[in-house]
Amino acid sequence: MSDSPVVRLEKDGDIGVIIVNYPPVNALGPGVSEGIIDSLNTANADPSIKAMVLIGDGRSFIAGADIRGFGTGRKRAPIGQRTYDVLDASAKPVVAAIHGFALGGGLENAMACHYRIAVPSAKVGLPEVLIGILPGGGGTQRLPRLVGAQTALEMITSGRHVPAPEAAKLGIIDEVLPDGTNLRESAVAYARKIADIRPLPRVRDKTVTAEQGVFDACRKSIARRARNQKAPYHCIAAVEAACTLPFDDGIRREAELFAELETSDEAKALRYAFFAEREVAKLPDLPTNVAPYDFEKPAVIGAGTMGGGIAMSFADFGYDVKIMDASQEGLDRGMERIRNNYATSVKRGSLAEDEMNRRLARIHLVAGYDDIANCDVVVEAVFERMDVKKPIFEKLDEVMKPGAFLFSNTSALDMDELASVTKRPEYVAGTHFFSPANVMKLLEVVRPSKASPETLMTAMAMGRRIGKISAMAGNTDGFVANRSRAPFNSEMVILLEEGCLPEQVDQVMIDFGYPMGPFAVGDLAGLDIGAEGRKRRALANPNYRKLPIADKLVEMGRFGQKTSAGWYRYEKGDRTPHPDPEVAAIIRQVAAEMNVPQKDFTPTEILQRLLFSSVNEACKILEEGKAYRASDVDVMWLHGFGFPRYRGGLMYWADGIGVKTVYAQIASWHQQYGERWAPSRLLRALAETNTPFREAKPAPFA
Ligand code: T1G
Repeated sequence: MSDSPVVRLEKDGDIGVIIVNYPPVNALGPGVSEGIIDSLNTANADPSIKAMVLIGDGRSFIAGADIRGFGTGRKRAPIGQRTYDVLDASAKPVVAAIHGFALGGGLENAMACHYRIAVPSAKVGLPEVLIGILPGGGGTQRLPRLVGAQTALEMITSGRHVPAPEAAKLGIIDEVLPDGTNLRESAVAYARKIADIRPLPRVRDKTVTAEQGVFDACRKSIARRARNQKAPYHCIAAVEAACTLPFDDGIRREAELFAELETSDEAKALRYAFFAEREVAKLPDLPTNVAPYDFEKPAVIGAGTMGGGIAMSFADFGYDVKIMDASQEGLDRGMERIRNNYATSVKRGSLAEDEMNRRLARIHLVAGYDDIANCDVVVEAVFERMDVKKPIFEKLDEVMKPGAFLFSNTSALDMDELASVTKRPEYVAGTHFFSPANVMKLLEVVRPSKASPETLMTAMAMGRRIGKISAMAGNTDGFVANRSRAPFNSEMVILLEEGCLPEQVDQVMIDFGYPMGPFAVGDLAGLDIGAEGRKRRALANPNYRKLPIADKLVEMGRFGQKTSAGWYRYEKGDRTPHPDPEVAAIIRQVAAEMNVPQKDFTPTEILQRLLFSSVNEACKILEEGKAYRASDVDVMWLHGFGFPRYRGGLMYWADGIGVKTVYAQIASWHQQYGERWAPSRLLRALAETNTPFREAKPAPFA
């Protein structure tokens, strides 16, 4: 039997079972492809074996190529000698037996097999575009031959995971096994059943054609999502080759297109983001022998926009959740908003009506604290004022069962102060959701000084269990995401004092890759909200840099979209921002009153004034021990502020410019503008040693 540590061949009677064992997800790491090839050759040479099964040990089939191997110059087998080719050439049939995930190279291997069966919970897909490349193992040639060009284009340019039942309907999976059957036994029986069928059904022998318009329409449909990325368009070109070239020519075309992407900047950045999102879950200074509490009964206090969104997040992931509010009217309004949110998703086709009803049935309105006393996790999401939150935490402390976790959705208030009003500060933490809470993936877990490791891990795990990406933040004003964003929000207005216009700044950020410009985002969020925060900061810090232009708009009642006028003006019922000459006049008038010298700006200077100010603040956060890693800041910017993913994240992007260059520019603006541009100590130290932000050693968590 061919037996390598990562692949082994076993025999179940006359069926050879090839088992991949490369934890945790059976990626095609070193030796895996070679092991599969050896096993196939051994089994084909063994007259007692009539057919084979390819199956994964552990939790999954094959989750794809080993992403860590990209860009390392690792040698790959040439076309004709890869697993896909050996499977194609196999004289005996091979059945792919899928559980967990068959993604990327995993699905490509399965499609090079002759048959594919799966358990109902399995998922298949070609997510390569999400890491800036394309399916390079024949996926762009075989998938269209199984499902047609249109569906293949949708799957490959979206990278989505397709549940096994849908994959069977599409023609990818031959049979979905009944729930609870033993996959290996079923696969062996299936192999025995088809062992003598000839000719072998090879996907490469099928053909696929498509109208030219299909590809042009796809290019148009992805333009908004793809922005400046190459990979989505290369995916389309590869599928087009499947419809216009003989199979082997299509494979060669796919390889050419793949080679243009693997070492591209966007692929490197997207791979970085992929691993940063996994690194963020690691809490290096907490004991490894403490597990998160397996909560089952969440509750939410406050049925406003945030509370409703948080309740939806729990319901979306199968939790029965109780929600309470100060008044029945508040509850009813909140429930109405939740119904409308779900109804919008159903109308858009992104949610089935029966699923909406299942989720709505999981949201239980309750009248008072006694109704939630037996819950094990409660998230407070009421008005952002300490004098409103403290009495609620005192009451929760009184009524909640011992061991219940008390979380607050506050976006900036002092979590130590809030924990101090309870007799269980070790059970208190911040769980800061981003609006809209049922959509945005970022959950900032804020760490008060007395929170226990179990509490912190439970908060982090709670986020992951409701589809969020949880990131740990220290208890500092604005925590990590909003605090690192605050200088950006100031700098963009200060640029107006010096001669910029909102539409000019917004265009620079849209060209950089943001879906919306920051002024348009401000109008969406409401300029009055920002004004509240500025007032609080000005009271707390006499040196706080005021923003008279922004204050003036708020004084005039220009709150943004909700008043049809903010930085932009809006036509009734239309969200399109229109530059407003009245705002330009206000900007000019305030700048004149402030006697600010006017100048022209290049797009680069606008971009760097905004982003470098946040890079500097992120360095202060790291040196104060309020975040674990620079890559955690990146995860927050990707999932909290829509930073373009194909640029990796704020700190990753800054590393692309170089820490010395960033430092020199900030030091120069420090001379020109004073204290607000004073370089952080960590930034200076990194520049002196030319150490990338990604390798910064932050202070221990404080
Ligand atoms: N390569 C290397 N490591 C991987 C990996 C991969 N493909 N997938 C996961 N890991 C690591 C991950 O970093 C984490 O490590 C651990 O496994 C658990 O992952 C030729 C070129 C499979 C859906 O893009 O989508 O095939 O943090 O926390 O939430 O055409 O992992 O524990 O050290 O995400 O259960 C295409 C990527 C590759 C799949 C499981 N395949 N992976 O999610 O666990 S390119 C992908 C995922 C390719 C071919 C092309 C998810 C998952 P650590 P996890 P999970």
